Amino acid sequence: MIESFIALGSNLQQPLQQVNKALNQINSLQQCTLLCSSSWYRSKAVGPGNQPDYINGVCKVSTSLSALNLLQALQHIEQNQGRTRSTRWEARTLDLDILLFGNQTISLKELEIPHPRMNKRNFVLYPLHEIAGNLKLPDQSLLEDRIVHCGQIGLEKLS
Ligand code: ROI
Repeated sequence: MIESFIALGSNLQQPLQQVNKALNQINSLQQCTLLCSSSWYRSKAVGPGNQPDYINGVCKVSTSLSALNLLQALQHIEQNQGRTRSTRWEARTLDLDILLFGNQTISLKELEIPHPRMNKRNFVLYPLHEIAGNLKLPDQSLLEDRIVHCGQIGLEKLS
């Protein structure tokens, strides 16, 4: 079994309901057990253009799936919740990204682990830190050190 962290995000069609539903779907995947999840955070959209705020959070699972099969299962959940993929920065009903997969480093065209942009995104690092404060990344850096470089601007933890 491998422990993996997954980021969840939504900014369309009742985002809080979308991410809660996605968490339930992840929990009911075969070969995948939901271990814990962070609070939800409201975050200002990062990227070009004007978009509604996002709801973001992170969960931790234990899985016997391969990273690619986990990715496939997550894409299936995204599609079930009406995710379309046309342009890169567009608003979305659901985004599920594998952040970490055990201690593995993966560089495939369809999957890069650790997630290549996680270190720049407070809406990923803060919820991740909430559930895995002592986490060491595959390059041996500490999440705690990463988080100090990334302010809390635009991020609000929901109760
Ligand atoms: N901005 C925020 N705040 N949260 C996201 O999950 C998110 N996802 C994206 C882009 C468009 C980069 N911006 C985001 O894919």
